Amino acid sequence: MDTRLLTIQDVSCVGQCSLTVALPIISACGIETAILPSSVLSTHTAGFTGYTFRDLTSDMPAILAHWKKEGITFDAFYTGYVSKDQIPYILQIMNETARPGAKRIVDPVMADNGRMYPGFDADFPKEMAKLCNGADVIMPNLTEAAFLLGQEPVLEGYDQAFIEDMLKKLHALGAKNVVLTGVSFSKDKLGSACYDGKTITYDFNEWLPAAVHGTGDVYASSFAGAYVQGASITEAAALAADFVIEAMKATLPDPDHTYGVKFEKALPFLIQEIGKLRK
Ligand code: PXL
Repeated sequence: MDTRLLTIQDVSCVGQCSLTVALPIISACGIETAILPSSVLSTHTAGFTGYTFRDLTSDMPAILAHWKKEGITFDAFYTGYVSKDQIPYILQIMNETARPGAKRIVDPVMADNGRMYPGFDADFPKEMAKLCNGADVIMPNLTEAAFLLGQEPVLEGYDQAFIEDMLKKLHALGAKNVVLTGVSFSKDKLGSACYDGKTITYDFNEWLPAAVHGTGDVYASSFAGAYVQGASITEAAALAADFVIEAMKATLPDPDHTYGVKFEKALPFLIQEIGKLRK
């Protein structure tokens, strides 16, 4: 049986984030990708106003019941932008449709740049922590990490000891591996810190001069694809960062394109890098 991954996150019809990014990227990694849309929005919520929002929580029980009746199962789960009420259903879906050894990858999407996204209340991180407990990998950015730990976000001026304390506390939420993104100790380098309960590793790259939305989903999707294809946590983190940089470089010449990254231009690079993993 081929590897099948289920990703659970919203459909933002326009805006190059969540499912419109995850589905092509994980498919390009050679993995059969099933989707469970958590909601449908006309656009994402960052930089657009007046977007529509349809919550799909009430479809989840019947979808799970049908999958169980059909004997549909998964080797991996990757969750992104979901609502509080969906978390118990998502846990149930993961418990009841997992193949032996199925991996859980949780991107605790809820916040960035020191603030919660519109529509997420102060109780949300406590619920998201339940999804992090038992995950194989969690991938918060610095803001999400702070909220998961009940801390005020600190986005600059921190040191290595601060990051490493955060990694240990995030690991204690019950995740096997933590990939903390958006870490920087100098003005020209941006990267991630990984912790598997024993070893902390860092991956830094050039900091590109642009604020473009949706890099987190491109990163998480390519990480999930590489990890499920057998990359280690640190290999998957490095590959995902390299792919985001390629996609950013394709985006930067067009300064009007700030709602998302042109990841489609960088798919040949991703396919090539995934091919190297298989050798
Ligand atoms: O990229 C994360 C994300 C996903 N989905 C929706 C969003 C955001 C971030 O703003 O608004 C709808």
